Amino acid sequence: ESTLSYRALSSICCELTNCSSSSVYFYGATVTSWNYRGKELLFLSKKSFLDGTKAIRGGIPIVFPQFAKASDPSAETAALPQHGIARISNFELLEDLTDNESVSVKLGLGDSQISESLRKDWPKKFKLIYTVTLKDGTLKTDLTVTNEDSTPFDFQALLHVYYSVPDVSKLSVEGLNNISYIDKVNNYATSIDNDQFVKITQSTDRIYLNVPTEIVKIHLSEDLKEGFSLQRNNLKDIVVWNPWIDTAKSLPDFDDDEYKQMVCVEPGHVSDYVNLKPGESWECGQIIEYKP
Ligand code: TA6
Repeated sequence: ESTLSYRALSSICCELTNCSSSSVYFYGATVTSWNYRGKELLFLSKKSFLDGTKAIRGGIPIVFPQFAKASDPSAETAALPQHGIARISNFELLEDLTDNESVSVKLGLGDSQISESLRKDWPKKFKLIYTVTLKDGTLKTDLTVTNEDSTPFDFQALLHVYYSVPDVSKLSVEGLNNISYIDKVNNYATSIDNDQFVKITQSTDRIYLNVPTEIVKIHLSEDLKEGFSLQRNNLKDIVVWNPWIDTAKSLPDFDDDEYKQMVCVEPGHVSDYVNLKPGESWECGQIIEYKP
């Protein structure tokens, strides 16, 4: 099967993790599956391209060095396509870090591995190292950005997690109350609300700014039992996205009804740019814990 050649890790599955498994593609270093004892926890569209011709629609694409399209035409990353370079470039396997406690892989991407046209759009020397670690009930992903250029550069980074959700109408996100957000579906207006739980009842595309909450919770059911706890390292913003009916229909790689089965809760540094000096590195990451 041709898609297998894009896979760094097809089903890491072992006794250590009580048969939790995960799949990571070389393409975008995209984690496409997190299977917890037979239950898939990440959403992957059945219409997603998996052949390296378009960013994977689901799992955990990496957004770097630009989130969305740059709004400022003078930004260094302004010429790049939506969400940047990482999710549409082939990473390489650097190391298998599996030990007695977890299964883990380290993948890398440098400027010499990206297409010529992307390099023209963002002519910077950089290195990304992405480490995916699976333990029973916990998925951890860590990203390190290094500036290998002779001058500083600006970037944004985000982990675009697509959660699989049994019924989006029962979902709630806890920990985002009283935090300002940019509402992309309302002309980028800045809003704030004090409801303890964010519910998804329509097209939702929000950038929560400088979120201080230590643990953000994604509850999958109204009794608040099943769900995820999200812990972030050095990712100050959180994007919450669900395309709802109309946008779903407009996406060629997303089935019309699939918006009912997913939500994106995406930790990132996207409300401004990180400025990284030559030779320096910047680290970020997330730990997602699943509670059955
Ligand atoms: O992270 C949210 C977002 O930027 C939305 O605005 C929406 O467009 C989504 O990402 C998907 O973007 P994509 O380029 O993958 O279609």
